[in-house]
Amino acid sequence: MPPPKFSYQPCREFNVVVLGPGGVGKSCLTAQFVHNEWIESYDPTIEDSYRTQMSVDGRQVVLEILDTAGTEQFVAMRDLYMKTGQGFLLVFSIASRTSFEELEMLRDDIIRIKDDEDIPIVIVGNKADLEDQRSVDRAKAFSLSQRWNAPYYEASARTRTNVDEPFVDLCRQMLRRDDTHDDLRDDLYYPHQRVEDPAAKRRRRKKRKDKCSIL
Ligand SMILES: Nc1nc2c(ncn2[C@@H]2O[C@H](COP(=O)(O)OP(=O)(O)OP(=O)(O)O)[C@@H](O)[C@H]2O)c(=O)[nH]1
Ligand SMILES: [Mg+2]
Repeated sequence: MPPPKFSYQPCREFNVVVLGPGGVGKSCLTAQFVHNEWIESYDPTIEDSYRTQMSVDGRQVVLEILDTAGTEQFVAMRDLYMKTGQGFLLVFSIASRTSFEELEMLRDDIIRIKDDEDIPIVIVGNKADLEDQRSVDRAKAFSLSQRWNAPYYEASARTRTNVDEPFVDLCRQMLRRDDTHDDLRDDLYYPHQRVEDPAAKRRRRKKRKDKCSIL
């Protein structure tokens, strides 16, 4: 029997941006995801960043997460971080219809600034524990999710429900995209070597791994 094939999986590093209107729970979701902690008080964010490492489908991923400001007076930096983001969590509150409606404009901005229709996005309807105050139907959110071809999760930072899942889903999207782009780049740089020398591809991936610091 031939020996099992060794498949080399380099560590990847991604910039994730958490976006959404003020007070929907972006900071609480991020704090639960990164530190497993619940924040009851509301302290509007200017800009916070977190670095965390996780394993997704057996692959090591380092995430640089930018928790952004939802309130208008702090949105001046938006263009800049949209440019550097590789994946976006778009968060609204299921208890606020206007917060849901504001996502459309945010997505338009992302697509315009990235000049890319297929940029990885996950939609999060937070505060799912406030079911009695729900003002965004699940069906409405799902239809947006289908229209954008972006997954939708209902989450609660308070009860720590569906907090990790949106981040993991986003990682999967970014990894898939990265792999596809890798193959395209390999085809471009090594058109004649692609069949005869798969080691060339591994060497390039190894090179990139060296740049990725494990926390
Ligand atoms: N019931 C409930 N309250 C939540 C939840 N997530 C956040 N909150 C509360 O909502 C308020 C705002 O949460 P933040 O995480 O600070 O909101 P934000 O989106 O970061 O707001 P900005 O930084 O101003 O953009 C806080 O008082 C939180 O305790 C949730 O899942 N359920
Ligand atoms: Mg915040």
